Amino acid sequence: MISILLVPFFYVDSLTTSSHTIDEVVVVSVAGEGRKRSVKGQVASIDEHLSELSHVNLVRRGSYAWEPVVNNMATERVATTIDGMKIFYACTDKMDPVTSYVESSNLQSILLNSGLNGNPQSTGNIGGSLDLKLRRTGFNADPFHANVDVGYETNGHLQVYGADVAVSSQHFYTNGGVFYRHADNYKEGGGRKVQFSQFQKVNAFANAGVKLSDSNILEGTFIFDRATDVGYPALNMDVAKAEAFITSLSYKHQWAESFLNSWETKAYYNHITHVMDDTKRPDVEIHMDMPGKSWTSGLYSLVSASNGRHDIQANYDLYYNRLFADMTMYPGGAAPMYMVTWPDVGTLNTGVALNDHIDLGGGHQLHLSTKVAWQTQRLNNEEGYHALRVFFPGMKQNYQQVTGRIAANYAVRRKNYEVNVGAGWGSRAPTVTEAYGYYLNNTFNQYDYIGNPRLKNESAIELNGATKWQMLNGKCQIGLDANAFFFSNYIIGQFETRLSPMTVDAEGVKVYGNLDHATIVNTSLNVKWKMATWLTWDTRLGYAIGRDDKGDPLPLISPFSYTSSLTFAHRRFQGKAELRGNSRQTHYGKKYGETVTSAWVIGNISGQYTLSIQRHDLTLRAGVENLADTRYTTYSDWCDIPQKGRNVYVNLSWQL
Ligand SMILES: [Cu+2]
Repeated sequence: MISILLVPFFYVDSLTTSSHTIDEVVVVSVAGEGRKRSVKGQVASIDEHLSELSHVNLVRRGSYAWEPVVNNMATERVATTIDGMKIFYACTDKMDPVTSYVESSNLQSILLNSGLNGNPQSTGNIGGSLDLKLRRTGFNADPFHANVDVGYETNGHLQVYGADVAVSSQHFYTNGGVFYRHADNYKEGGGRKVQFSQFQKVNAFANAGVKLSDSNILEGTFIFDRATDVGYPALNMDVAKAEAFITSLSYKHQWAESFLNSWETKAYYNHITHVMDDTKRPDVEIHMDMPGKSWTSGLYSLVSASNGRHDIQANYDLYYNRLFADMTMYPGGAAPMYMVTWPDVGTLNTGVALNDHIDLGGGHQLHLSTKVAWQTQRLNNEEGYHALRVFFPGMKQNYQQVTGRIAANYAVRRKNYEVNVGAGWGSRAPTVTEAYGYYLNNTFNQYDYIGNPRLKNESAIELNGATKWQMLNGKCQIGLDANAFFFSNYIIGQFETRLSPMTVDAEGVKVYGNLDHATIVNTSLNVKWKMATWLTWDTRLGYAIGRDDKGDPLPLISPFSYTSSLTFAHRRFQGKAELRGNSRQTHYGKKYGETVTSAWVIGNISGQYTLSIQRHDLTLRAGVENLADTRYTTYSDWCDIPQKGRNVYVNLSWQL
């Protein structure tokens, strides 16, 4: 609460100018009134921050690098950008969603655009888009600011250490820091250790900005992230090293009094190295080496303009990404076997986007967004190309796709209520795994997956609506939210009985294909009641449905979920008691290899107290998660790996 007063890390551009186009924000490094924030403060992982967003669920393959799922759609249908920069993961087993390559200390906030109303830089976002906003001190902030974070959690002996500094003046700013996390195997409810759930991560970052003149700004960013010895209890392999290098340089021109506000052009480059490791696993029949590489360079140029009635953003972007992965198997005694699993696919993608937020007057607003993108892909690895060609005779080495989206949203705001309705259409190109992946084993259903270069683009029509009422003089707020996605050519793995699997113990082979149609519907109800100045009750219920073209349940769709919490605030103390749970997953994707997940409920408590020592704030946070030490797994725990048992955490944050 107190840190609201300390706003050195408030980068004006990121939250104020375009907040009406954003559906949800989770603030990572500054507390904001009415905005969501993790109870663990900055020591919380990115995954814990993401879990605060109501449209987001997380697929867990271990205790590190969870995969964000937006509106019950995973990575393939979600666009994730870092400050507008494209970045692609390098693991064929999805061990490294791009959110795993940043740290809480790098970020100001995480912005979520639900559904097809994506941010200007996102492409292929049917489910939604996440933009990770980097934390920049900005000009004219505190001349000097430093921050130290220390955290400890009993379950898995998680240790977190972080420090960052910032310097700011009228014409120059720079901020940077380092963050370190280390965890041993955690214990599930009941006390049993979950083997191979350890991890270690180091992150360093630096940002700088120079004002060349009153209206011209040059800004640069650098992030280095390295995770080592990461265990994945839900998979057959662990990670020896996952390393990212992310960098950008941007030039921004601002106009003081004109229809045009700003024009920003950013060039960026990032690369990811991913090395898997099965040498620590017992009973490995055939040892494998499976490295992956991803590198992306690109640019975007964004013009913002406004005249009181219109708020316009026009964006051009271009990126080139290369993905390569291979596998060497060492059957005891025999000669090693080599396979290319991602055939060094080069993707050149370019697009234009236009957003307009129109104030129609009298509390009526209209938001329009559209994007068209063209891409060309080339399979640069001959060996990989020829291997895939055996299954798809006549396949080409080059492919072109055109994708696009258009969405409109109308809102009316009155004193005590608000109504939003929207509609959109959008398409996405198949991912590299879906189009060109080669014998990728999926531990979820024990099938080997082969890509399909003949896939059609997937598209969806989205309809959404939301309403919010205020009662009891604004003390009570009720919100109802629903969206529905009607897919055409929905991409999913389909049985292929004519092929036999490569992986030992695999059930069979699946090849990606298009389903004629599929439907996903998400609904939620939110009640927030300020019962007294010191007491707030917050409840959220969510329900979703996913159906394929035969009317059977799609996999990984959330069952009925609920969260209810009481927050107490008294002077510099803030406390929270929370109940979270899911009902039994009755509609599970049996056809797709999913198994039923039982109902569960857990309780959490947390508290926060801020002390001022010689004008420096010291914030102490502590809490207990899973109070009753319940053993449970959620529907999104890969291969039903159990969640953490009781966990006590303490963390200290010191502002200098
Ligand atoms: Cu991997």
